[in-house]
Formats: sequence, structure tokens, C-alpha cells
Amino acid sequence: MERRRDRPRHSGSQSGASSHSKADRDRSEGRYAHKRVRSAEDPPGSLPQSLSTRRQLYERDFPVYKQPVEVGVFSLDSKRNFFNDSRKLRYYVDPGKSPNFSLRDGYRDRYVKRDDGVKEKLDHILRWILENRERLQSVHSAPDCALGVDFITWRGHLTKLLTTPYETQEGWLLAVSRFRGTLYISEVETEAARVSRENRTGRHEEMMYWGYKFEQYLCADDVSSVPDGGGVVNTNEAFCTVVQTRLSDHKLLFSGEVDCRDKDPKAPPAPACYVELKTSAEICTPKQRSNFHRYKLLKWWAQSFLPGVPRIVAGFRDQDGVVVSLETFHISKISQLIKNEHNCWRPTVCMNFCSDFLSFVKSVVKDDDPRLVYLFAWEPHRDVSYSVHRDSEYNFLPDWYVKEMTNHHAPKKRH
Ligand code: 0WD
Ligand code: CA
Repeated sequence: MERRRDRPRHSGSQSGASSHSKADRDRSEGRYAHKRVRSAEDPPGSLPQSLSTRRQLYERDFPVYKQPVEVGVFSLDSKRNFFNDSRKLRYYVDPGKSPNFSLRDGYRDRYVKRDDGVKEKLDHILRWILENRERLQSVHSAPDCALGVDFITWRGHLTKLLTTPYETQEGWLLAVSRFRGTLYISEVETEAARVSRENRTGRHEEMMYWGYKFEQYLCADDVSSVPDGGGVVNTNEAFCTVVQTRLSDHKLLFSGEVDCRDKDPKAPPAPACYVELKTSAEICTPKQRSNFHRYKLLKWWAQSFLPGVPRIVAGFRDQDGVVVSLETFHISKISQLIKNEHNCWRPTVCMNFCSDFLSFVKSVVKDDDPRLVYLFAWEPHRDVSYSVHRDSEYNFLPDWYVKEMTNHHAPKKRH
């Protein structure tokens, strides 16, 4: 039997290149290219001005997505200080019996909330890069690409790209600058997102705490300790993985926050030992189950598939924030799980859209200048468009990074 080509798989380094033939690519390009991107007045050879997000345009074979490789980690402490190590990595502890966690516990008196009005942009990733450059510099790097990768961003930004063809509520703004051959992508908060952030209800604020409280019930600070449900929840603290991978012909380096790892020392190496934790309202009706599959599982799948995190432990909670059941979702099984859902999302559409968006960005952002920002904008039911800004409020590559990369870290000559 022929292997199905639309399966959402990470490609190994061996099989990756062969799973997508040139004939396949040519066929899909020929069929769709003229519809996906639009040029102003369509003069021949002109720059594409916009990119369509219509799902039908991305229903092709699953693109090559190489197994993500962890190239580093970092931690952020309770004051949001950066450490180039895994000190904030926690260990998953199975609660065994049916849980009865109260997620409301500690909201008033044991909660330190990160100030989400402070925009850190790519700063922590850039700090990691400066401290770990030697790990990136590959012998194969092109001389005009100092770091040997095409894109640097947060995993969360890529998650937004993957879900775009199915998103009907929230648009996005992504700022892009090219610097020494690499494209940096950093999100800009939309006006609508700022307004809803500044006008959250008390109930919404509390529910945002529930996810972090759930983590506290299941995570221990050390490999041989147990979770402490009586401690303080501080959302400044984070452990992040930095992974490298390739989507089609785009070499990616991104970082994502990881909740915890399997504490078995025999567990596979990162990222395969990582566990993502989630909470969701308990499912009581077929309609609720269908919505869970259609909307929530899409976001969960996209977020964990990207860095190669293999499983999610979900806590289903009632209206009062009490976790009534736990369920493990294996990322590799999610696409099967949703197959019975009529008109449901498809991983191949998510990945092909992301790949085409990155191609679009490459074709648009040609000037190599950290003070030049191309702002890509998208609203539901619209195409992706962009505008160009020099020395504006959208600049996001800090002087300390540009200076350090330009002066002290010129690519070393190899003998
Ligand atoms: O300032 C900003 N606009 C952003 C900051 C945008 C995106 C990320 N970040 C920071 C976060 O503060 C965090 O340190 O980057 C790190 C996480 O990056 P990511 O992994 O790329 O983000 P994402 O996949 O969206 O979120 C992963 C987890 C979330 O878990 P759940 O299970 O809820 O998806 O990171 C946390 C959250 O626990 N997280 C945040 N925590 C505090 N403030 C934020 C945030 N703005 N965003 C995500
Ligand atoms: Ca989580």
C-alpha cells in the first residue's frame, strides 16, 4: 500500500528529502501559485503584495518538516532574569488517582503575575544567541548568512501562522527585519488585542491563573521531589527550549516555553521527553466535544508539533475550577482523532500555509538592515499584506544585539 503523503510527520534527516518529489512541488506550484500571491496590477515579475489565507490553496502534500533538534535551553527566574541553563525545568509527576485539584486556590494570596504590558520581543532569544553562537555556526553556513538559519522567532508566533487558515476571530501583526542574512520575526500587539488585554474581566483574569495553578499541581522542581500545591505561582518563571529544524527550504531557529519533562532518566532526549500541560472546560455534550476538536485541539496540536513535544496532559475542569479528569493526548494521534469531525482542520493546510508565508517574507524582505521593519498584517477574511517602516516604533532588534553581532562576533574563519 502506498504511504499516504498528507500525514503530519516530522521527517528524519534521511527520509526528509525524499518524501516530497520535485514533480509534486512543480504540480502544486503550477496549480496554485498565481492564486496564493497577488502583485500590484500584476506586472510580470513584480513583487507579490499579498498572500491569500484561503484553506483550499494549501491542500497539498504535507511539506518536509524535519524532526526538531534541541540546540540549547534557557531559564527566566522569578524576576525575569535570563540564565543560560535549565534551572527552571520541572519534572512531571503523575497524580495517580482521579485528581480533585482546585485551580482557584491561591489566586488572591499566592500569585505573582508577570506584567504582560512589558513587551520583551525577541530579547531573550537574542541573548541566548549571543551566548551560544558557536553552537549555531555550521560548516555549511553560507558566507552571507552569519548564523546559518533563515528565520529566528518565538514558537508562539509560528503557532499563530499555522492556525491562520482556520482563524476567524483574531488577526495578527508580525514585524520582520533582515540582519546578516537572517530574517527575525517578532510579534506586535494589535490594537484589538491591547484593548481586550486592558479590559479583561475579573473572571477572565482568574481563569488565566488556572492554567499555571494546574502546572503547579503536576510539576516538581527536582527529579526526586513532589509538587507543592501550597507554594506561590509566579508566572515570570519559565524554562524555554531552543530548537532548530527545517520547513520546506526554510531553516528555522525558534524558542518555546516548556512546562516540564518526564522524570524517568531513561526517557528519550529532549524534545521527546517534554510534556505540555493544558486545562480545558469539561466536555459534557456532543457539541462541546466537536468544538473541542475543531478549535482547541488545532491550537494544542500546532503549538506542540512545532518543537516536537510528543504529548499533552490535559486537565478537564468544571465551572468552579476543579479538575475532574486528566487525559493524555499524543500529538501524533491528534490528526486521527479529528478525522470524524466534518469539515475539520488539516495539519497539511497549516504547514503549507506557514511554508508559503515564509517564502512570501523571503521574497519581500530583501534589504539587510536591522533598522528597517516590514510589518506583515492579517485580519480574518482578508489576505496577508505588509507595510515598510524605517527607524520607527516597530524596530525590535536592539542596539546591544546589532553591535555585538557586527563588531565582536564576525564569523570566524575556518581552516
Ligand atoms: O511579549 C510577548 N508578546 C510575547 C512573549 C509573545 C510570545 C511569547 N512571549 C514570551 C512568554 O512570556 C514566554 O516567556 O515567550 C515565552 C513563551 O514563548 P512561546 O512558547 O513561543 O509562547 P506560546 O507557545 O504562545 O506559549 C507557551 C506558554 C504558555 O502556555 P499555554 O499552555 O498557556 O499555551 O508560555 C506562556 C504560557 O504559559 N506564555 C506567557 N506567559 C506570560 N506572558 C505569555 C505571556 N505573554 N505567552 C505565553
Ligand atoms: Ca501549558
